[in-house]
Amino acid sequence: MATERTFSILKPDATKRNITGAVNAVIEKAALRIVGQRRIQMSRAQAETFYEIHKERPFFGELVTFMTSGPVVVQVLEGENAVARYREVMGATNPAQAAEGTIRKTFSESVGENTVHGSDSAENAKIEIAQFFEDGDIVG
Ligand code: IDP
Repeated sequence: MATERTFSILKPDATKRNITGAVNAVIEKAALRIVGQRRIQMSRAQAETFYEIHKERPFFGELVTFMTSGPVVVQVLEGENAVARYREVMGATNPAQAAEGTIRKTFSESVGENTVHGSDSAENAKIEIAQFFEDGDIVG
């Protein structure tokens, strides 16, 4: 397994509840290194572009409204098999179905407000990282 990078977002429910440090502790305990991190307010245009793949889904409007409802923390995580490992650490999209010990099982309140985003492939990770980070902002 090679070292790779994935893209993460700590969503507005995490910043609102002041649990970004607690979530980061879970990430670091899973041997993922936070090699890039910025707290930003996402614009509607940024959120719409980021979630473009879901634009025909019934929850798209709700998702964009939620993602722009407060600050988010965008991150680049690095580690062995980082994409799959982070998906495992995040847990299922719906926290009610997430495994014990996962971020979503521990912290999330609903399928919409589910605390974290993580890329679903190495290819998408590269695209998503490039939407929010310059090369110089990532220090491994
Ligand atoms: P993922 O974040 O686990 O990869 P996706 O299916 O890619 O899940 O969905 C993207 C995001 O859209 C979810 O993390 C969640 O915030 C939101 N979402 C997904 N399904 C629903 C739903 O049924 N209602 C409201 N929001 C949803």
